[in-house]
Amino acid sequence: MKIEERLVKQLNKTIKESSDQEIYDALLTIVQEMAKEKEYEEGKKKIYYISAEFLIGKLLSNNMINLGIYDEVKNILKKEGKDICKIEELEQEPSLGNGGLGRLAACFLDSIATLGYTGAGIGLNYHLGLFKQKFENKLQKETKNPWIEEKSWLTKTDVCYPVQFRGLKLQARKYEIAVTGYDNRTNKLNLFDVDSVDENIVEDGISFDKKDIARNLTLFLYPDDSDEEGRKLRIYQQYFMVSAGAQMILDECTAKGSNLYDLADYAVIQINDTHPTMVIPELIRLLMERGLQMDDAIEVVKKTCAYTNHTILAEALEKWPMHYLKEVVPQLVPIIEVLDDKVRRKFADESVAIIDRNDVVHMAHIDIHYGFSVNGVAALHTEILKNSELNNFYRLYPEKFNNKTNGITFRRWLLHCNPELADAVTGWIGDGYKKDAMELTKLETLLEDSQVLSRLLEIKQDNKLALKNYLEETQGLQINENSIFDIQIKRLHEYKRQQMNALYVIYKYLEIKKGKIPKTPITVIFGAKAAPAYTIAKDIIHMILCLQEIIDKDPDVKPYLNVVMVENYNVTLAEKLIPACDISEQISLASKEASGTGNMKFMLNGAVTLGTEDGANVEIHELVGDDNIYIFGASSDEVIAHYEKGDYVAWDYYNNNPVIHEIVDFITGAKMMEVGCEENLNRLKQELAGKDWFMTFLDFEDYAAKKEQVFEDYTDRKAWAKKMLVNISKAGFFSSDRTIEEYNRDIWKLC
Ligand code: 26Q
Repeated sequence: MKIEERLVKQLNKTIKESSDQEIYDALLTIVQEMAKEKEYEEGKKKIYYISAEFLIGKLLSNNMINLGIYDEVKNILKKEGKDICKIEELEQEPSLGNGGLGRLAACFLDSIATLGYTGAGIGLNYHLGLFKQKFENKLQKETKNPWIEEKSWLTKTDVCYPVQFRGLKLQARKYEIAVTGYDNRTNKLNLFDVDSVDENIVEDGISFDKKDIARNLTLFLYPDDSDEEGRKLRIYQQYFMVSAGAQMILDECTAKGSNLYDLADYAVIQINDTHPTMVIPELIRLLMERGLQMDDAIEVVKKTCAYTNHTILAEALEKWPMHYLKEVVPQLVPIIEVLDDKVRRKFADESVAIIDRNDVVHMAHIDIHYGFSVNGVAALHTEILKNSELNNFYRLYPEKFNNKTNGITFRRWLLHCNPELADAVTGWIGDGYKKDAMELTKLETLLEDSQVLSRLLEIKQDNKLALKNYLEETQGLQINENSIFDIQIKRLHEYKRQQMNALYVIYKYLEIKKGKIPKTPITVIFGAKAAPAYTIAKDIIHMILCLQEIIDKDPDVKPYLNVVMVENYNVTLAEKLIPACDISEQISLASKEASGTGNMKFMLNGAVTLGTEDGANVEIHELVGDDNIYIFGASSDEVIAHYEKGDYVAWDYYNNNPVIHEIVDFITGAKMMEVGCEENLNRLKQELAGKDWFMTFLDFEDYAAKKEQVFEDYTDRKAWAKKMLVNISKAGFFSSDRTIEEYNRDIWKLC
């Protein structure tokens, strides 16, 4: 049946007579049916990507693109006076992730299906997701973010697994979301949930009874871990996910004929950071329950599990006090003790033990000893893991370590979010790049084609105007589409240094006040959520919102400089912001950002990177060359040396550098105090002048100088357009299809 007939049949009336909501509901049903027709399993071995986060974004358009019906549906609707964009807006974004790690998992599921691999995601169905961010009095407030609607992409199944905690047994029910591949098969994202969860126990904001596990288990993603109850709830969530997931894997493999000794021929489990690490002892426990001797079970698990590390920040590496585990999952404790004992018998080095002398369990150590692969997420990151952070392990198991530079799905991050650019590219080089992203290099032949270059600028301008209108309609923000869009969007963390960007805004503000007017007006856009208990991060948001107000009210400055912080930054907003960006801010302190993936999305959409030699920026730099990226700041080696020697003294910069002194003082000056909160601003200034753990002052001057250069270069529109085109043409390497092919080649080995 043709799509149009199918749609009318589903609606049971004409398209014209139907409301946008009715059309959305009908399309959802049709897409789900079409996706189901492409569900099949092939080959013996299956990849299970287990992750506490899957930041999948809205699904309607993405699925229609992958199923090849997007343009047709768009045109049918248009003919009847309906706008696909308005219909898309009705969908709630599932907020099942914090940031990069969760979004990566979503891109990987897309690529696994697109490449035709048999694979599945395993995660949790958080009813209220990650909190929704609101600004009140220029401060972040958290509220719940219910995303599951009457009609949703989530399908309830009758598949349940028992999960035993100390003194509490729950049933894990499997829900499924179809994962469509681009012109290929459909896989599944399995999200486990508990029937007894109760959204009514949430009080104001996001607070709830953290002890009522049966009712709170799958309410929120990573509830506050600033107190002990929050941390224990996290263990409950993690164990619930891995136990249900492991039971599902064993059942599926047994059904396909595995005798469990040969499990590794049927399954490979990719552990997304340490959040799912308990899958290792849990699988051992389940295999023993199903008749294997412990040593055999351990050997089987070792051949089945692989670990990805996403961070070198010590505070983010999970370590659980043994007494928490005893309280929540006592059945894993003897297994973890045996795993530790085997390590200790083999290696004298205390630093590689699983249980340390304070009776704390190091989750990453379990993964490294009892998994067969350890990978970092960008070349520099993997080198740092091998040479410093995990060097003691690298010396024991050099063969386990490998790099898999992250990637992004071009379906969402080009075809869906920037159709105008995608169409233009198709016109220039054909549509082969949609399946083989490396074909984008063909664009290099067009670098001297002035029609192509002006079209590129025109598309950017259209996207800037679209963003301006969107922000005005949805958030009441006003920006000038004829300014440079300088964008930093990512979680708020001190190491990512949003504060350095804000200090630059102060610097520029003061310059303009002194009469130094920029050639082109500048709009600095931020989007970031801060963890609810991360005080300094929230203070940085406060500072930015204060600057936004001060500048907005200052007629001397407003025509030349604007700052806006968008509320509730999420995937949907990213899809609007990225195509409109001129300058991509990737300014983390070198060595701290494992990879970054926003940097790749911006590049693909024709933004030019202003960044440090950190994470995947290093690889972007290598690909585009010095002329098409702005690199500044200390190298990772220099930074690591500063930490080792402890010789970075923020106070000295504050005292000896008059520029830094002036802008840091501005934070607590009269203008800021007029609009802001004294406690927050004082605390932030103290933190910077007295500590500045992520060395913003070290890089500030270099950053400010590079930024001036960027603004200067921007005025030569043709030269700028060439930089844009080079960036797009080199972005093919960062397709998650390439990343997944590498995972498969080196780790998963599916046929
Ligand atoms: C840990 C302990 C307790 C509570 C929470 C956590 C926790 C939660 C989330 C620790 C880490 C995360 C998320 C990390 C993350 O998103 N890392 C990012 O992963 C991306 C994909 O590989 C990289 O591109 C980014 O560089 C990295 O920061």
